[in-house]
Amino acid sequence: MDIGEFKLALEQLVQDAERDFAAANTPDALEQARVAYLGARSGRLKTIQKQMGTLPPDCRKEGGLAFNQAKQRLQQLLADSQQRIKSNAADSGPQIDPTLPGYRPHLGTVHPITQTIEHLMEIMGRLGFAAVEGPEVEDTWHNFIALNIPEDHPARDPLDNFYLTVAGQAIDDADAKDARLLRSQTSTVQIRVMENASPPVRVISLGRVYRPDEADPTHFPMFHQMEGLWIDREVHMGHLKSVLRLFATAYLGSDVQIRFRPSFFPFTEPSVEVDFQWNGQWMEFGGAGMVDPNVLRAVGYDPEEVGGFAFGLGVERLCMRRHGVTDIRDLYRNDLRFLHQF
Ligand code: FA5
Repeated sequence: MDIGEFKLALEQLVQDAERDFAAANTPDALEQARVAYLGARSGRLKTIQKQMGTLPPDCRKEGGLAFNQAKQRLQQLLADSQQRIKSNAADSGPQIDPTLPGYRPHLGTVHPITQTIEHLMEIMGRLGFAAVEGPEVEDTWHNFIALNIPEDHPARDPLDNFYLTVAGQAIDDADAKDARLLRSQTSTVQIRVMENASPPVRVISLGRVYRPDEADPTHFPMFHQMEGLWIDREVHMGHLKSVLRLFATAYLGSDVQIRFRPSFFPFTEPSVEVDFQWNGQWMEFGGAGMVDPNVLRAVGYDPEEVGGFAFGLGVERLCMRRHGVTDIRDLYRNDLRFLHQF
C-alpha cells in the first residue's frame, strides 16, 4: 500500500464515522458505532493500523501522523456523541410508562363548616331569610350596650371575652367607651342591621365568634353561630318555634326531636334555649327569644309598633349532629384523613 492509498483510507474512515456517530441516538447505538470504529480487536481503525506496516519505510512517519490525526478525530466524535445523548435524556425529563393505570390526584375539599354554612344559608333562604354579614372585631355598643347588657353584667368580664388593644394600649377596663373586642356572639349583627334598615327585617348572619372557653368535646374558643332576626308588625313566639322546627327538620331530618327550655338573655324576653336529641341525650344548639323592647328602642324602632324574634345557633353542633362527629376539636385539627370524608 502506498501513502496516498493509506491517507485516502483514513479520510474515508473519518467520513463514515462522522455519519455513523451522528446517527447514533441511544447509548446502545453509540456503543455499536464505537466498537465498529474504535474496537480494539476488529475496529476499522485497528484494521488500517495493521496496514501501516505495508507502507514504504520512508513514508511511515507521514503515515503515522495521519493515523494519529484520524484516531483523535474519531475519539472526539465519540465524546461529542456521548455528551449529546446525555443532554437529550436530561431534556426529555422523567420517563413515563403510559400503560400504567392512572390515579386521581389529591384534590382539596371544602371544609365541613363551610359546607354547613352554605347548607344552612340555603335552607334559611327558602324560609325567606336573607344573609347579611358583620365585622368580627366589634365595639362595646354592638356587642353589649345596644343588646341591653349593662356595664356590670358578668358577660362583659375581661375574663370572658377577647378584648383587643386600642392605640397600642391593652384594654383592661372593659367598660371603656372605645374598647374593642372579638365579638362573642353574632347578635351584634342584629343591631347593625336594625340601625341601617326599617322594618320589616328578616335576616340571618353566619360567622365566627370568640370566647375564652376551654376546648372540650362540645366547646371551642372559636366557633360559628347562625343569628336569625325577624321583625315585623305581628311576629310572635309561635313563629319563632315554627321557624326553628322547620329549620331543624330540614337540616337534621324529619325524625329529629327538638325541645324549648325557658331561659334568660338580656336582649330577649321571653327567652328560650333550644336542644336536639342525640344518642339518647339532649344537646343545646342555640338560644332564642322575642327581641327585648330596650333593644328595639336602642336602634330607633318603636316597640309599640313592631316586634319580633331572634335566635343564635351553634353551627359546629349542628354539623356534628348531622355528620356524627362526636368531638368538636376534630373539626379544627386539620387532619386531612378526617377532612377528606366530607
Ligand atoms: C348566645 O350566644 C346568644 N347570642 C344566642 C341568642 C341569639 C339568644 C338571639 C337569643 C336571641 P349562647 O351563649 O347560649 O347564646 O350560645 C348559643 C350557641 O352557641 C350554644 O347553644 C352552642 O350551640 C354554641 N356555643 C356556645 N359556646 C360554644 C363554644 N365554646 N363552642 C362551640 N359552640 C358554642
